[in-house]
Amino acid sequence: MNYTLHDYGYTDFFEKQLDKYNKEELVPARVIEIQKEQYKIYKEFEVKTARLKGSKFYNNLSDVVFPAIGDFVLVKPNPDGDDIIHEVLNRKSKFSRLDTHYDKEQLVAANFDFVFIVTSANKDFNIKKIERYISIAWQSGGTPVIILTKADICDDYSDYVFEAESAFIGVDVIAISSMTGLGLDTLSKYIKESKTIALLGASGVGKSSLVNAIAKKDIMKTNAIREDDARGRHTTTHRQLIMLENKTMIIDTPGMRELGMWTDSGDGIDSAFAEIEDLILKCKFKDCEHNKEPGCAVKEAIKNGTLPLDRWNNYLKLKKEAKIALIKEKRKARAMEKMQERKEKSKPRKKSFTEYE
Ligand SMILES: Nc1nc2c(ncn2[C@@H]2O[C@H](COP(=O)(O)OP(=O)(O)O)[C@@H](O)[C@H]2O)c(=O)[nH]1
Ligand SMILES: [Mg+2]
Ligand SMILES: [Zn+2]
Repeated sequence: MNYTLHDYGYTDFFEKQLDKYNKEELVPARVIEIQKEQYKIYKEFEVKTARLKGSKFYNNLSDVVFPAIGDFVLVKPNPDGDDIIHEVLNRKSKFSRLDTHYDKEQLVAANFDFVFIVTSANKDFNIKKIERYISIAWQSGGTPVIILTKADICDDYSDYVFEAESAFIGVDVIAISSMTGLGLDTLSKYIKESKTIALLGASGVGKSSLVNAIAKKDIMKTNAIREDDARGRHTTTHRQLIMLENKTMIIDTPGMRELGMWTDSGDGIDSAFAEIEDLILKCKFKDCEHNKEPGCAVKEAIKNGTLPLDRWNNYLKLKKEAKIALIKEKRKARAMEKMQERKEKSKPRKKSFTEYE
């Protein structure tokens, strides 16, 4: 294990947060696997088991958000057993869902750079579904990329590419085949050292096959049988971050499938980018456009490194996306109204409701 923590995606954004903690006692690490309450972390230069500090995490269950795969944590080393996780560093991106038991936010994955929205280029292709994933991805703080799989068994995958490109301007759409290797060279611009990719997509679309194709090795089990089929082959529900030999990391946790359940209204943006919203409030001018205005807190934060430029750009894209979605929504509502009006006019009078059933 000769990877540095920077290889694992640790950057100034995280390092700067250490100032407020006791650096003598605590060391940074990344959560790479979780099994129930047992954590596996990567510390420079070892993999260690760890567990949560009880007084911090278990005293007030309704408020505490447990660390997730990909989180950077501060641990107190323990040479005789599990290290103890004391703190979780602020995340640059995250996926959450609703923990229905405690009715609170539950984290699924954190600190990824790219979100691969994986869907197959066949009859399962569904713009609405992709739209939902795109919205989740923008809210997460990661950059979405649409991956259309199984291009080898599709008559003309370029139709699907075109459709997705037109629907989601500004999002890269890449058709691939994990079987023939088609498209993998185009995809390689996202397979970068120290970057983390989160995979989103239904079971069976070819996520594990894609990981194997990228890794050029069979590191993940692939399955023709639905994973939720009780009689199907048993596929272990890995909750882990995989480090590839080229130092790209991949998160493919089962929990991502249920992601659509969490917020998707406009205010999801603000909660996902709360620190940016806070910054904007600190700009000298109320109508600051964060360009060349003096006293701009955003520019300042980018300059001194507390706000990663990527994150700011994602925020801007997301705002734009949300605005477009809002306009579309309004347009749709208006069209519906018109249709309704037309229906009302053409409706014969005095027909009872049941006749329409
Ligand atoms: N022809 C073809 N089949 C694929 C491709 N990718 C995955 N498959 C098949 O689709 C099925 C599901 O793949 P898997 O990677 O397990 O999907 P996952 O559930 O999303 O991880 C398996 O039978 C794979 O062999 C591809 O690019 N081309
Ligand atoms: Mg799989
Ligand atoms: Zn500003």
